[in-house]
Amino acid sequence: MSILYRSDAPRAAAWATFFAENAPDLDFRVWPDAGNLDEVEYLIAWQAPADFIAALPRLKVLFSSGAGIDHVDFSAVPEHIPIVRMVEPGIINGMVEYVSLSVLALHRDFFDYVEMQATGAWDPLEVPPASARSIGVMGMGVLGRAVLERLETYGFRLRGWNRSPRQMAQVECFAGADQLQPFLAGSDILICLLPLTETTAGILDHKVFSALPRGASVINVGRGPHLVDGDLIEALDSQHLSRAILDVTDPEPLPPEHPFWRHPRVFVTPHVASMTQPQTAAPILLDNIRKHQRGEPLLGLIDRERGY
Ligand code: OXD
Repeated sequence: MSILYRSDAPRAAAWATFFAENAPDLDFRVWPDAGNLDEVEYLIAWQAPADFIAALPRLKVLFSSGAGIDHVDFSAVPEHIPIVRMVEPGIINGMVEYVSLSVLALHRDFFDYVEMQATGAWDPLEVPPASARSIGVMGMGVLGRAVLERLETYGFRLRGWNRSPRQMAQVECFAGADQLQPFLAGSDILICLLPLTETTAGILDHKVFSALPRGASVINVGRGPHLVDGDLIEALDSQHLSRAILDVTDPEPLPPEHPFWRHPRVFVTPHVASMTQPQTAAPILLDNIRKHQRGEPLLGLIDRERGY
């Protein structure tokens, strides 16, 4: 039984060691040493181009090595092959860290103090309690819920918006297009953790920004195409929005001439909010393979119709 790993090369050795030690019955191969492609039954990949999938006649499951699945062309993967996204504690913890850091940096005006330091200005700003700040999370999937749980420990007021209704203790929950406006109207810091689908592409646009309270900030840790770049710049330049923190952009890498790099109120990081960690992801993937062998439901199975 063969598994082919065709993803992040620097971490391939950690995956291979885990499988060698914990699943000697599985033949774990690392691209480009793929051997006979006719033998590959499980594929762990970030990109899965159509011609590559077509070259794997015995493929049984396609595992995305990341949490997102928007980079996979579903039409290139035959219907009978399940597509599974990565749900693992390393990705969740990374996202929780990044979003907490970003929310706290905005809440405690760190970016203002960075600006003040450049001119030697000693100008203490008011320090409002966390309970005076309302944080809105778009997308209440595994990552959105983990982020909300952690933010609760700081005492922020919390709200969540999701395509279908969700309930969460201590979180004011909103669902569907009808409740987007009221959700936004009370969000001082908006966090996008939505999956990228045809419906959510371009969702962070002028309409959304103008529904946020004046002075609100935006954190995009979803995908670059969620954001209409020009609308964000306009909302920042008109002083309606205060700041934006963007870990994802469209395209990636963000070209050096893109205005986000030089905008004084945009902070960009190069898609590093969270990463699949072999130490925590490999055991989960092995467990999923065992589930598949036993005919049990897979963790992270995507719904092709819904798009995630
Ligand atoms: C992912 C990502 O989807 O890194 O895992 O964005």
